[in-house]
Amino acid sequence: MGQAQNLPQHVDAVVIGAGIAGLYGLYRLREQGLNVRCFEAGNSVGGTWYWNRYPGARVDSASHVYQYWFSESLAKKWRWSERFPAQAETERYLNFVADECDLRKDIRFGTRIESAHFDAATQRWTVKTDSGETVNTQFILASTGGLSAPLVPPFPGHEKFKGQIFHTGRWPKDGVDFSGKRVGVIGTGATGIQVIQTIASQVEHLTVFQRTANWSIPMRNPKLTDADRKVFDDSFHEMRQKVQRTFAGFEFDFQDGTFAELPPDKRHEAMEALWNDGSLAFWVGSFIDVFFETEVAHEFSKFAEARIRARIKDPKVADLLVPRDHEFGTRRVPLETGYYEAYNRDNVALVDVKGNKITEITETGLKLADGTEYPLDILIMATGFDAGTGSLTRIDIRGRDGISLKQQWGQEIRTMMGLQVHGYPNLFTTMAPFAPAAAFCNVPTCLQQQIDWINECIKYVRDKGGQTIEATAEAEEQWLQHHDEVSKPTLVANTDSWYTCANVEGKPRRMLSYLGGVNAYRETCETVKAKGYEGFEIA
Ligand code: NA7
Repeated sequence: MGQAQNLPQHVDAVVIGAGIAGLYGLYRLREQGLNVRCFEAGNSVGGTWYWNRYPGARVDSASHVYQYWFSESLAKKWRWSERFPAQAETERYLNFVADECDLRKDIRFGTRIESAHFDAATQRWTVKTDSGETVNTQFILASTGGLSAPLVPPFPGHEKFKGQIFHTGRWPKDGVDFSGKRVGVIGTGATGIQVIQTIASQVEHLTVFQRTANWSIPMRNPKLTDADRKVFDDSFHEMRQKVQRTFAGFEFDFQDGTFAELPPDKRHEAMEALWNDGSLAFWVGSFIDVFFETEVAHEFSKFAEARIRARIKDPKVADLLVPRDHEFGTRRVPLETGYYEAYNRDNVALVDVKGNKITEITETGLKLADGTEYPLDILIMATGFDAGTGSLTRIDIRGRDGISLKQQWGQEIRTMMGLQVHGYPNLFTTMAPFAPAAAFCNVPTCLQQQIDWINECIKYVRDKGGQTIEATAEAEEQWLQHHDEVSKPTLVANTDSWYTCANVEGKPRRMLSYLGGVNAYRETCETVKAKGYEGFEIA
């Protein structure tokens, strides 16, 4: 596999990350004539789909909207096999795009960016890699991923464990052999659910350590036929437009009207139809008031609860698997396949660690507060990510006057529409806080919209003969106020989850994803552009 060999010391743009956004950013910036270098910590392209190769990893967006839209011929050359493809297929797709567009020659793999410092005298950035190389660049596109800095709870005893510990976000390429093994999984978020339902039949014994139960929707995942693919091919242009104009960047949008105004006999029918679609339509394609009204969310909870209970043999286990502390849709709702049935197996045990916390990893397993020990050979941490900020704060980023992004965000997380941060000229970000993010956006939709905007913005600056562009403090403040106003009345923003930064101790709280909708966000971006990048200062 080819990759960038020579590292010029002076470039126009550095792209950090070769995931969905980084690849597209590299493609676009190169197309407009910039000298670009992309750096990727992994040994190949894929980002999320490179690192998260854990058993069961799969996309929760339909394949015909989880794709690039810049080339119809490219899209038609790729044939998805399923409605919701597994990690391996998605990774293959991103490799296919990298090859078709000859992107690898400008990517340095196996190289992590350690620091990026802005020099006010030259108005340029100095970027350093973990292999000691230095590159000087005018622009940085940090496409480092919204969910790519893994979180491992600081349980004492980690180093004592004689078995193997894996975080799902750093899964070994060669896979893990579970046969004859006693396996423990910590975490029952979107990732934990996919792992558990997949490995339950492969392990000798599985113990699931659950702190919070999550709502989930049964996935309907048919194999795609040539006829399906022809429909997608024929609707390429229509769908490219559509996904940019829905609330969450999917092929579906909210239903007309509110749930509350539906007559009671129509409510069940409406929920049933959405549920049977087997997609996130039951959530971000349902009714807008599910996100605002506890009573409405509660009706959705009751509907889902009945369906969960019907699938679990032991009512005590069902009691644990039905969320008690939050209503449906107030945290990320994953899709599942046979998740609840996994708990009907004799070799699977569910342990509630909400009250009786995990206190220690021992030589032979896990210990809880009441002293109970669970012997394990393999421990899987499906414990999530430092979302939105973690992938940026682990790089030593210093803007004007040496200000550190890590320090700044340690006090308060601020961005201008998730595209820039005041104080960091020419540094652009994708999937950063306060833009639409995971599952409140079908991620490729938002990433491509952001990259297109950034690409045109850079072109504008260069055409004007500008050296730098930087979000003003006032515009950033206005955006934050707007973001807070939009989030405040929602149930999501008032529930603990990674969306609200509650999963990282000490992290300043703020709803990470912009909840005004993908369509509204795109329109605001368009307006900013039409007004000559209003809210940004070009110098
Ligand atoms: P999540 O959704 O953040 O889930 C992490 C899980 O790990 C969650 O169930 C946590 O429980 C659990 N956790 C974390 N720390 C602990 C400790 N100390 N003890 C017990 N349990 C713990 O991460 P995912 O990887 O599943 O998903 C992240 C996103 O990636 C997902 O939404 C997709 O969009 C892709 P908690 O809920 O905090 O009680």
